[in-house]
Amino acid sequence: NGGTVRTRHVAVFAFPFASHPTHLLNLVRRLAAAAPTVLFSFFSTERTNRALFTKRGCDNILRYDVSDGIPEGYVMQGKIHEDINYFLGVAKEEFKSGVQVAEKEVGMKMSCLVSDAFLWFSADLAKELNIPWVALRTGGARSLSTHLYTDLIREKYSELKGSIGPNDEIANLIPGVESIRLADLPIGVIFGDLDSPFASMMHKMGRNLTRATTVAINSFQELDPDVTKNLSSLFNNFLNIGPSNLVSKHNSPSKPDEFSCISWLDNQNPGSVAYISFGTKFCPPPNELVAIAEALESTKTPFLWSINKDSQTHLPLGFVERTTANGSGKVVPWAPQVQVLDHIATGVFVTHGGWNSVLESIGSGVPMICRPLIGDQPINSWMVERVWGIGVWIEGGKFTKHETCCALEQVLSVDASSKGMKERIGVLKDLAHKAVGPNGSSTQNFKTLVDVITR
Ligand code: U2F
Repeated sequence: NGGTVRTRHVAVFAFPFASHPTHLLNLVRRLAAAAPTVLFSFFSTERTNRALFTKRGCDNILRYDVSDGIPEGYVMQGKIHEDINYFLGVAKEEFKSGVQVAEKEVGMKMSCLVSDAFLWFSADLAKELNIPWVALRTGGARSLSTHLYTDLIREKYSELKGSIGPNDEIANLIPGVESIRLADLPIGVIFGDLDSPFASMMHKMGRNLTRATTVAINSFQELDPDVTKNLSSLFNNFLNIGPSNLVSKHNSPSKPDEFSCISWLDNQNPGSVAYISFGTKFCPPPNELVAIAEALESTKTPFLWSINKDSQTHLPLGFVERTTANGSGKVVPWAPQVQVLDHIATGVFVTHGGWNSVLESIGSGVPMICRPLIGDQPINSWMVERVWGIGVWIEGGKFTKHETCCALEQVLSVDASSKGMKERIGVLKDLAHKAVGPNGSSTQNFKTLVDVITR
């Protein structure tokens, strides 16, 4: 280790699904660079660790694999959250015994526990170990509020039931949030199976986060000031430390531009291209993929579409071949999203409204067309359209050829509505860059976080 004396040993627990572990490891890399005397033991499943720890090692981050809880030989049934449910069945015990192994191997007790905020039981483990718990929220602040106030929302909902519909806007349902629609609440708050392992995890997260020494969030406080203010009054120490994509120096080396997306973009006109991606875990149903494809061809919108190989089979016959041959589009299984959004040719981001995607779009000043699929995505999409005015939620909530054509034309045109969106996202972009600048709020908050883990 180059002779560096290690004075602290920090345990890090990842929630090993979607982009969660990547973003937690990015944060740990940043912390590891800022606090070289701290040794981090990073716990995640073998599968995610294998993908995360590929290229660049880091002196003071050790990798530890924990079980994913899936029984030997079990074949996944394709049910929602099946993998998550298995993991949650073993997570607490796996992390707990992992900590003992790491402490023994390193010869140093843990001095702090950093975890994904979802892993609420970290509050108990930190208490047992008598060390601080730092929780990282990878999603936004507003959706987080719905989990903190789940009990209150359920109470008010039972009073209001019958007098309101899911699409009515309800003012002041929860503190810091001026208005919300019940239909936009994440599944498990009032709708869906409230006792499912996932819903129960989110509920318990909301109940336990006030026990954390610090809650760090991948956002910047200027983005949602009222919610930040309210959460700051609830948590011991609430730190907006993002957007993480703008402090990318320590981010895991993104996969190289294997499919030459950037050179393809280099040959397109400024602001003309629709970049399409629905994140790392979910995808709209096949008929909607067809609708997007038809709309792209009919509006002659140049496009770059990141979509995994399995889902590509649902695209209309000949679509990929045709658009590749005439140069109007490019379909790839993975794109270097941050660079794509930063490219001058990119004019609109068609997204599921995953929090990282929204922040990355803001960081590059690219307006969005949102089609939320699950979880926090409806609330994020609501923010994009209704609060920040930096994009649209696809009319009717699902992609049809007609609505997709309208949305593409609306955002990519040069009329006043599109100009307004671009101006507003430009303002947020500047605020985001300022927040991570030398004296910015997120930079200051990150320093506080470093103090917490080195204390
Ligand atoms: C879950 O979100 P996802 O991982 O599905 O989506 P995002 O939060 O938008 O993150 C996707 C990340 O993957 C990257 C992209 C983002 O950082 O830059 N990426 C890429 O580089 N290239 C590609 O071709 C495709 C993606 C969850 F589903 C959401 O609801 C939550 O908001 C989110 C955060 O907790 O986690």
